[in-house]
Amino acid sequence: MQAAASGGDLTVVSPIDGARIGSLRTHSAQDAAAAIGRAHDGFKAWRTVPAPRRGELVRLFGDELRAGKETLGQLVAIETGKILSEGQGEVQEMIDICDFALGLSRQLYGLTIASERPGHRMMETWHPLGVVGVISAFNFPAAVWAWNFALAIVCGDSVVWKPSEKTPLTALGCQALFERAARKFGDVPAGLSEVVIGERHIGEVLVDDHRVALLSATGSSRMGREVGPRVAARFGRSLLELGGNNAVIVASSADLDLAVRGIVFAAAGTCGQRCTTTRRLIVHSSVKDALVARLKKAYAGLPVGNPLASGVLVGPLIDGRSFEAMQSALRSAKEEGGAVTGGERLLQEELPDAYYVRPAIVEMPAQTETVKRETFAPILYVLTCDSFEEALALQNDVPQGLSSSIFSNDVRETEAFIAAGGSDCGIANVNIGTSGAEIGGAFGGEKETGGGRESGSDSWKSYMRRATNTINHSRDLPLAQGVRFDV
Ligand code: UN1
Repeated sequence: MQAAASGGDLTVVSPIDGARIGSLRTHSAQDAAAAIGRAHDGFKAWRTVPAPRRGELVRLFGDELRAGKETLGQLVAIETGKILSEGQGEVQEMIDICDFALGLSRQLYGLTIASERPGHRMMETWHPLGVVGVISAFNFPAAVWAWNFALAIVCGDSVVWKPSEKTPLTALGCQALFERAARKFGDVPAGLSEVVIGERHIGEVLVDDHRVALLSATGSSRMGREVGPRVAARFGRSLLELGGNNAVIVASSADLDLAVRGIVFAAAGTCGQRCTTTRRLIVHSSVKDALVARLKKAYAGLPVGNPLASGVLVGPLIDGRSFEAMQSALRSAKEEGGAVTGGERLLQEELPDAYYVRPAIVEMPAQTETVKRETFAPILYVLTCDSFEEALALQNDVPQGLSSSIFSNDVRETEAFIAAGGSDCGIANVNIGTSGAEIGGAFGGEKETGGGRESGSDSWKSYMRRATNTINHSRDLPLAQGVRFDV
């Protein structure tokens, strides 16, 4: 759908300075439906291509990403405002998932199961599922799509991608690299990868179209609360990757040097705009003063500014609305008795159309309503506790369940944290922060985070349908459960 790249009604700005960097024509609902139609046809051809051959396409795509890593990483940084190293890291994450998916293309295993009937065999077969719709957020404009895309392609599916309207250029860049890989591959069916540009109404087309077998959506819990039931109403599958409210517990035995580094990266890095960002610090009273003093010092010295400049560690917020949301959360936290350090706007004179902030640390008297909400900005709420049990109860007492971690050198605490009665999150780490997961593990979380799992481990199963096969190689027809039906 190249028409999207020409001048049009969607203005794209860089959060670095608020300057316009592109203008695209958005697609109509009819365009989106047509894209789904092409993807559906593409799927029917692609599903019969042997999986290892499908892996070859993902291998070629990975090669294009390697060659284009620097340029695409720069585009990610310009469109999202994340620092260059994180922009490159995002492309590396795409390369990693391509490698993973390539290996997987020879490992889409089903089980062989013992049959209770003589002369029978049971097994399961994994088949391609259909069109996968991907709705992605601005903060990881390429990697999260790639997690879905690389797996979907080796699983024999086609993909229709609706990127965030804030980051469509990165999406078009990814699609251009994929098209290069597709040309080298040779006989890729048309419609295997479609990008549709637009706002909410385009996403709704993906949500409601019965030809979209799986809808994978990343965004707020509010969005997921609408999307999940709508997809379920047509018996479609959804994979939801929603809000997080990730906590780090720091125990009295913790290595504070490690904790400070881990927390500053996870809480202030990416300007607090990862779904895995550390939003709550639950610290034991015996180390609270020492740790918070060190964090405040680190925060005061954080280089905030143009994310393309070397040495800068924190870029801007995505836009003015995000800045307002941050300020409003800080006001509410203050009303609830919080003591705020930082959080003010920076560089306003030089860059009036960009929203740079000093990441904030807010010492709270309790886990209030504001603390329980996800605000997509660099605010670290600090809560104090006197025991591991108290810390764990606070950590779990929020609606979201994405990521969590504990800094502790007490093996009983660290094991309890990752045991059945411990953290209720999809990610539970020890002596590292909450963000920056590798692709090899399944990524996602529980409760209002939506329950979906993307990326590594056996997440591929979400992108395929399972058939159970019972095969009779005898001359009799015994029935299961000993049922008699003699005719
Ligand atoms: C997201 O913020 O939506 O674990 C994804 C991380 C990254 C992915 C974040 N690998 O922080």
